[in-house]
Amino acid sequence: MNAPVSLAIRPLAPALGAIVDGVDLARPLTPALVEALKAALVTHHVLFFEQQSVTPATQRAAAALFGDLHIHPIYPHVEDVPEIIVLDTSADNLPDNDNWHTDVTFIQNPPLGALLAAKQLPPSGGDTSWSSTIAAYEALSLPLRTLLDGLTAVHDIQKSFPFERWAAGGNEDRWQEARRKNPPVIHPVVRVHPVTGRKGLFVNEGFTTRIVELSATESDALLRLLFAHVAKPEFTIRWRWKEGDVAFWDNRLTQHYALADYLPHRRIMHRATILGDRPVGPEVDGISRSSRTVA
Ligand SMILES: O=C(O)CCC(=O)C(=O)O
Ligand SMILES: [Fe+2]
Repeated sequence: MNAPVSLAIRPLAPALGAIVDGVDLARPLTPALVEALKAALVTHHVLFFEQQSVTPATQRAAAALFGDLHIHPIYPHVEDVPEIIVLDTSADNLPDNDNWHTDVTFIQNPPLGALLAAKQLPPSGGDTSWSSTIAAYEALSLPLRTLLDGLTAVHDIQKSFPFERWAAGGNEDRWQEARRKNPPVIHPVVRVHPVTGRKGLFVNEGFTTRIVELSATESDALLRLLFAHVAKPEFTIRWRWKEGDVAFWDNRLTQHYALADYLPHRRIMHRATILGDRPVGPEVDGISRSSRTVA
C-alpha cells in the first residue's frame, strides 16, 4: 500500500477553486497521487495546475487515470488523439462556450470532469469562470429547494449544437449522426454528488430545455431563474489563463463560462473529457429520480 500523498493546495475562494502546486501532469501519476487529486477535486470543484507541459498524449494519459474518456460527437479533435477536443476560436470561428453550462449533459452518464489545457492565448481576455452549483443550490430558500428536489428535466444536444452552425460547411452527415446517437435525456434537476452526497443544481443553459413535471410557461420561468442564479458572483471564480495552465473540474456539480472578449485574436484550448456515472436525485417520498431516456 502506497503512503497517502499530501498535496500543496492554495484555495482561491470559499465556493470553489484551488491551485495545486508541485504536480507534473506530463509524468505518470502514481495511484496515491490520483487518489489525492480525486479528493481535492471533490473538495474544491476546480483545480488549477500551473507551468505544465502536457502534450495531447500525456493529457489523455493523465485524464484516463480518472475514468473512461468521452469522444465528442461534434467538436474537432487532435489528429490521432480523438479523446482530445480542440477548441480553436477566433473571428473566423466564433467562440461558442460563452454561456453557463455543464459539459455533455446530453448523455445518460455525463462527464465526471474534464482537463483543459491552454495552448494559445490572446494578449488579454479569454478567461474562464466556474460556478459551484452546490453553493447555488444551498443559497435557495427551503420551499424552492423542496420543489426542485422532486423535478426532472430534458437535456438536448441540439440546444448548444444547433443545425445552423454545426451542420454547415459539409458537416451535415456528422451532425445528423450526432443527433441520432444522442437523443434527448432526462436528468434530475437536483443531483446528489456520488462521492460527497452533497446536493447541487443539475440544470444548465447549455443543454436543459424543459422541466418535465411543469407546464411550458412554468418551466421557462423557473429555468430562467436558475440559469441566472448559478451565475451569481458569490458562487463563482474566474481564472486568468497563462500559457502552461491546466484546469481540472468536477463536472458533476459545477458550471463554467468561457469569456468571449478577445476577438479578433485567436485562442486554442485542448480538452480531455472523463465520463462519469448516471446522475441520481435526492430521495423524495421514498423515491430517488435517476436519469433516463425520453420515452
Ligand atoms: O475554452 C474554455 O475556457 C472552456 C470551454 C469549455 O466550455 C470547455 O472546455 O468545456
Ligand atoms: Fe464546457
